Amino acid sequence: MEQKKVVTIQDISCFGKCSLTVALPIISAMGLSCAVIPTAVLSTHTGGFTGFTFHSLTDDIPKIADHWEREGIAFDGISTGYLGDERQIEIVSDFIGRFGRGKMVFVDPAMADAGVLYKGFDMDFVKSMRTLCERADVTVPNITEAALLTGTEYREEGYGEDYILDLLHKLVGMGAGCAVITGVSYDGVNEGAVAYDGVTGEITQYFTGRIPTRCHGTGDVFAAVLFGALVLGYGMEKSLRLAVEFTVDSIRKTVGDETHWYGVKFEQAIPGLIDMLKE
Ligand code: PXL
Repeated sequence: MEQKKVVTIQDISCFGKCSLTVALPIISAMGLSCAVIPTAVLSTHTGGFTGFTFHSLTDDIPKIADHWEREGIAFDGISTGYLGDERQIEIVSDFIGRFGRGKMVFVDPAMADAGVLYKGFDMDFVKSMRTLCERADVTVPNITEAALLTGTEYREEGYGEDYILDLLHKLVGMGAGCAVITGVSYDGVNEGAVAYDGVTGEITQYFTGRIPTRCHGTGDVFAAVLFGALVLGYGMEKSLRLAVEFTVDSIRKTVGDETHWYGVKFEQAIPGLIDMLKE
C-alpha cells in the first residue's frame, strides 16, 4: 500500500528538542513518510538560552517548492510550526497555496506560552500568523496563542468551559476548519485538549492527570502526533487521545531530571505511542 506522505515546515533548533528535531522522528515513527522544509537554522531554541545563532532559510523555500513542482512531488498533508517572521509566514502561505489544495493543512501558531510572546515576536507577527491560521484545516494554539489570535483576554487559571468554547468559536470564525486548544485545565487536576469542528459543530476533548510543570517543546510534540494521526485517518477522538497521552508520557519521563530542562524525553515515549497506534 502506498505510504502517506507529509511535509512539515518549521525551524531546526540544532540543540534543544523542538520543532523539526521533534516532528521528524515522531511522524516517522508513526509510519508516515516525512519530508521537511527547514525555515531557519538556530544553534538552540529561544527559550532559556541566550546568544543563539539564527540563519534564515526563507529564500530557499520558493526554490524548494519550484523543484518539487517540477518533480511532481505531492503530499497528503502539510504542517507548519515555529516561523521566524512575517515574510516567512507569507512565503509558507504561498507554499500552502501551491501544494495544499485538497490536502490536510495543519497550522501550529507556535509563538507564545504562559501569557507571553516568544523572544522577537510582536503583535504584527500575531496578525500575520492569524492569516495562516485562517487557511488551516486544523490549527492547534495553546491558550496564550488562542487569546492573542482572537484578541481575547488571556486567563492562566480559574476559567471554565465557556472561556475555552468562546476561544474555539472565534478561531473557527476566523476561517480555520477545526480548532484545537491545548494545555486546558479547568480544575488544576486534569489537563488536556479541546477540539471544535467548525463544519460538524462537534466538540471533542481528552483530559488526563495533570503534571504540574512546564516543559519546553511540548506543543511541538503534541502537534506532531495529532497531525500524524489525523493524516493516518484516525478520527479526532483517538487522535487527541494519542497526542495528549504521548505528550504527558514524555513529560512524565522528564520531570525530576534537572539536567533535562531544555526539552522533554519524547524518545523514550515512542514505544508506547506505537503500542497505542495498534490498539
Ligand atoms: O517550541 C516552539 C519553538 C520552536 N522553535 C524555536 C523556538 C520555540 C519556542 O521557544 O524558540 C526556535
